[in-house]
This record gives sequence, C-alpha cells and structure tokens, in this order.
Amino acid sequence: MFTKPSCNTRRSTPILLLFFSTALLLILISFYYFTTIPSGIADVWNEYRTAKNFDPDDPVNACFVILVRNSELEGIKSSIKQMESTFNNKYNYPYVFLNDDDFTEEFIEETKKLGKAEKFYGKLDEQMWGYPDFINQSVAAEQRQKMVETNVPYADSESYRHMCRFQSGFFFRHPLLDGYEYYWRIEPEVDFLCEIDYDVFKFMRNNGKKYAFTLTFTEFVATIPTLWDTVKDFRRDHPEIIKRFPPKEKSLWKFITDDDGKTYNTCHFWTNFEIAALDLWRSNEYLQFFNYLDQSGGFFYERWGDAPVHSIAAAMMLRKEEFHFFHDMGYRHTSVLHCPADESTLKKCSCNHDSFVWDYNSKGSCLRTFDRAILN
Ligand SMILES: Nc1nc2c(ncn2[C@@H]2O[C@H](COP(=O)(O)OP(=O)(O)OP(=O)(O)O)[C@@H](O)[C@H]2O)c(=O)[nH]1
Ligand SMILES: *[C@@H]1O[C@H](CO)[C@@H](O)[C@H](O)[C@H]1NC(C)=O
Ligand SMILES: [Mg+2]
Repeated sequence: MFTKPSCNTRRSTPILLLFFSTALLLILISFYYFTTIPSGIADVWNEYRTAKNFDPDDPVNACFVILVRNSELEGIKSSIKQMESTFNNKYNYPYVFLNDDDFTEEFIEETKKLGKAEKFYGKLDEQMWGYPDFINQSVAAEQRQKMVETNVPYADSESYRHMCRFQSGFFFRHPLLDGYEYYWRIEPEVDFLCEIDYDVFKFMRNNGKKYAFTLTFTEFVATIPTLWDTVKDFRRDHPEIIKRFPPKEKSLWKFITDDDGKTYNTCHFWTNFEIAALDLWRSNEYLQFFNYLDQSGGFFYERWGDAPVHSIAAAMMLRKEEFHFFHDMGYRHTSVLHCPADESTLKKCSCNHDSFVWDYNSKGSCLRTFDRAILN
C-alpha cells in the first residue's frame, strides 16, 4: 500500500533538507555548466560563430567561377539562364569567367545580358595554363599516345590535361578570385533543375561547411595509375603536414579507401559541380600537396583529373561535418543526373526518376561509400 508521509515530524527537518538539496543542485548545475563541452548543435554553432566573428545574416563574399572557351558561348548561356531563374535572380552573386584565350567581344556582350549580377572576365597566364619546366614534353606526348589504346575519354588531349591541372592547383589563385571566400563552379551545357529558395553560400558559411557536391563517381583507373602511390609518398615524406589533418576517423578517409590506405577505391566528387570554401585550397597544406603531385608529372604523363585530386585532399584535410551533399539540388551534366529523392523537394524540380539516377542506383556512384564514411 502507498503510505502518506507522516505529518508529525518536526518542521525544521524538511526545511533544512530543502535548503541543502537546493544548494547541492546549484553546485552541480554550475559544475556542469563550466566544465562540460557544449554538445547541442546550437552551442557548437554559437561557438563557431563567435570564433569566426560573423552574424548569420552577414553577406558572404562568394562568386560563380566558370572556366570556358569562346566556342562554348551557347552552352554557358544555357547554364547561366537556369542558374539565374532557379537561384541567382534572388541573390545576385557575381560571375567570374576564366579562359586560356582572350574572351571575344561577342562572348562578353552576350553573357553580360544574362541577369543583373556583376560579371568579370579573366585570362590565364603561362604559369596557370602551360607546361612547367620539369615536364619533358616528348615523354608527355609518348604517354598520351600510349593512353589512346585504353580508350579513356580525352586520352590524347593536351588541353584537357592543362584544364585538370588548372582546376586542381590554380583557379583559386587567380587574381579575380582574390576577394572571395566561397565559390560555385559551373560548366557549359549543364542543367539546374530545382528551385533553390535559400542562400546557398550563407548555408555553407553559417553551418561551417567547406565542401559540397551533388554527384559522386568512380574514376577510370587508366587515367591515374600512380596517383595513389604519390599520395602515399606525400604522407610518408610530410608527417609534419599529416599531423595537422584531422585523425582518420574524424576525416572522410573511408570515402577514398576501403583498406585503410593500401589502395584508392577511386571514389570522388564530380567537380563540374562544386561549392566550396576557397581557404581549403589556399591553405599551405593543400598547396604543398598540390606541388608534390605536380612535381611527379602525373597531370601530364598520366591524366589525373581535378576531381580525384580535390576529393582525396578534402577527404584527408576536412572533418566529416564540413562536407555537404546537396540532395535538394537537381543537376545534370552530360547524361548523368541527380534528382532529389524526397517528394516535397521534387515538387520544386523539373526532373523525375524515370532515368539516369546515377547517384542513387548506379554502380558508378560512390554515394553509399560517402554515407558509410560519414556514419563510421
Ligand atoms: N578556356 C578553356 N576551357 C576549357 C578547355 N578545356 C575545357 N575547358 C572547360 O573546362 C570544363 C571541363 O571541360 P569539359 O571538356 O567539359 O570536360 P568534362 O566536363 O570532364 O567532360 P565532358 O563530359 O565532355 O563535359 C568546361 O567548363 C570547359 O568549358 C580549354 O581548353 N580552354
Ligand atoms: C626528354 O625525353 C626524351 C625521350 O625520352 C629524351 O631523349 C630527352 O633527353 C629528354 N629531355 C630532357 C631535357 O630530359
Ligand atoms: Mg563538362
């Protein structure tokens, strides 16, 4: 039976008890408050904001960056029109156009007409688009001819190799990008298929995101025979840099290797769509990594893509929570499409799941590897 507390005890005992238990509670609360690390998202975010000294509504210094040829004018007009109508007519982030050649007047005139955002046009110099002197160009030519037999795309293309090296090591150092903290890379002939009704760059900054993607893929092994060995050599030769990276289990290490680094599983983010923080690439760590790869000659003697190079570096350098998969952005490049899976997002999109949903279903996708790496 339930018994009521007796009424005949002396009055002072409960008062004293109340006093001491309240005091104990207060001591416990302040102990907890001052000694534990805040674990709620809001606390972590507040800490981050204080450290970075910004307000969530502060503007972000960000731009679109577009490497493009004059001959691709129609293709880039199409991409920009869609970017404007789905996102940028509300936010007006500027566009930076880059080219290894001079942009024609026609190109500048035609692209300036698209939307209200500011547009800037720049040319690449010899250092950003040209052979470094440590490359033996006759060896490079022989190697290109050998690669033709493997049937990989762009096996014999010189310009494609300059493009991949530029995107790996130089675009973020172009003077036109100097004032910016974040960029969104765009290519000609792509589709942006969903209405985006929030400021993507503020999302990146306010949530501490450094690298974001929509598509993942495996790489043609014939284009990167010695890339992973070179990464391993870098890790061996530069312990002082590796030491500054997050520990493997806090990084995205498992996105790029299934056997703790023995081999590269070839997973990478597709860089034709890329939203990221420029300080990732401008960091001393990345520049040393890029230079090490560059000196080995693989951009020219093989055909290393900027996608595996960026992905391997980001996977080693960033913490898991600094990555973001923009599942809500419909995006198409060539025949590969990402279309949002959830029904309410899909209402804002002009794509469907009837075909080409590579990132969810294809064996060429690494999205599941990404999910696994994030979760453990
Ligand atoms: N200015 C300039 N831009 C280039 C050159 N080569 C490639 N690009 C640009 O670099 C980007 C990637 O080149 P693409 O040829 O589309 O390569 P990709 O996306 O790997 O392959 P695709 O499947 O053919 O689209 C595009 O924005 C091109 O416009 C070049 O020689 N000069
Ligand atoms: C470049 O490679 C070619 C062919 O292998 C070789 O004959 C030549 O000596 C090399 N040039 C230099 C400067 O090393
Ligand atoms: Mg392309």
